[in-house]
Amino acid sequence: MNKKILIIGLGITGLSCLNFFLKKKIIPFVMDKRKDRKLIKKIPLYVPYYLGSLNKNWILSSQLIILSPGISIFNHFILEAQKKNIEIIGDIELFARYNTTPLIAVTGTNGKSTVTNMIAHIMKKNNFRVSVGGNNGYPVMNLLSFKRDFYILEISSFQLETIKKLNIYIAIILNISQDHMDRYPLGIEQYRDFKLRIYKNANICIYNADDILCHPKKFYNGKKYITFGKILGKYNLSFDKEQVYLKINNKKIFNFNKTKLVGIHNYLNSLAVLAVIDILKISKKNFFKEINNYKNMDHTLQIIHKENGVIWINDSKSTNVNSTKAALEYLHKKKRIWLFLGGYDKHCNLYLLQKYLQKKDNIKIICFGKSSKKILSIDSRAIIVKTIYEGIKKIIKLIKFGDIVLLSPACSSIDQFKNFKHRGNEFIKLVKKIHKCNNFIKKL
Ligand code: UMA
Ligand code: ADP
Repeated sequence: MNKKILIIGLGITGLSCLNFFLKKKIIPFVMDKRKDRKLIKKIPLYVPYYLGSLNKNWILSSQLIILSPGISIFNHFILEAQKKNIEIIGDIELFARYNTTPLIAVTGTNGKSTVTNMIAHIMKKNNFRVSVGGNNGYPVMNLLSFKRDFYILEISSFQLETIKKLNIYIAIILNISQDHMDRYPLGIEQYRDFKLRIYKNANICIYNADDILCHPKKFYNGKKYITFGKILGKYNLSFDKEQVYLKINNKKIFNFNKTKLVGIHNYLNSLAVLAVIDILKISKKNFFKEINNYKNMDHTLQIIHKENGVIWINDSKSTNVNSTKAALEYLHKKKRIWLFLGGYDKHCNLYLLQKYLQKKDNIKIICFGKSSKKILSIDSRAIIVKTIYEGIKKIIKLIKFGDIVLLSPACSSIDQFKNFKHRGNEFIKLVKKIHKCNNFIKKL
């Protein structure tokens, strides 16, 4: 490749692309708005770099730009480069150009990690060689060195902004609701359009039939479409008193209540997984066996502490309104819920929670971080605090036997933490710390 290549962004994506090119003896230019010694150390001496800001001249004089997902294609320099017909792709498209392994790709506002993990887990148990990469934190370029039967990709809307000809065997959209509105000024339709790009070169499209935003805008002969949903779809649910069943083509075949899955949203996730499992001709018996024992991932409705009849739950991965709704729908029959809400709202409409919260009088809100004032205007009874720790200290004397304390913030963590993992782990640490202190005081 004789083109002048520029990698923009030197996070894990940019660095994985840089390594890929260097292994091919191609030396790209690299750029990052960050400038620190740690970053400079990661760049080999012979690689030309520009750090501290994005350099317009470098951008407009390149021939191929590899854009990291954290930088929008609506960035004004990138728009100028587009006008000059400079090719702009992301790591997913670069990967697609070298990949020969069939792909299963999952997107959606919520449930991507859960579904990619479930698919990978069941496929592995059934002797498929698979690896998972993408938005889950493992850059796709690093997958190329593994010989596998399938790669399973978790793909975000940011990553879908820069795909061109990504060929996918099975593409899945789980659900679409408000998220990342700071990146999509034209609103949810714009966000949706990027998500729908996953269907473009897919052989089989699986989507949530209840969620109109997931429906393809056009249906093509030669592609296969498979649906799932709570009500609609080939794979759906049947509610009978307290029991929830899996139905295929209107036939009840499995009782979800006997599994370890938490919440209707996870039953729905497993329907999307089953659609994949059926395509791969893995037996339903084997699917049920694995689903029966599947445990939710850390930071998603993770029980972290039980003491004096109070259950503490970490759902730090809930970074939008719909994932918090899913958590509350799962827990709503329990007695009283102390809900920690807050962080950076990504310009999303937190008022969407208001209608939902008004119906429930057993939810007490503690709001923290950048969005706390907005949350207070949704529920004037909310307790406002600066930090999660301050919140825990405030409620520890108020909580009673049978209560639940839930961190499901509906916002991103970046105003106060490195990421959702950092926020969740801090919450766990603080909960343990406060109980240790209390027990120590009791012993005195
Ligand atoms: N940077 C600039 N200019 C900018 C913005 C960023 O130079 O305007 C630089 C930063 O200084 C930094 C680098 O770009 O050095 C970071 O690049 P990046 O933000 O693209 O992050 P990566 O480390 O490459 O991680 C990305 C995804 N990050 C984002 O989409 C923001 C990771 O998803 C993903 O796991 C990783 O690639 C591997 O594929 C994270 C995420 O938050 C977890 N995703 C969003 C979400 O899940 O909601 C979509
Ligand atoms: P993603 O990778 O898309 O962020 P995760 O599976 O990591 O999704 O889950 C993120 C959050 O969304 C968690 O709080 C989880 O409980 C919730 N969640 C998972 N699946 C769904 C779904 N289908 N609908 C709504 N919320 C969901």
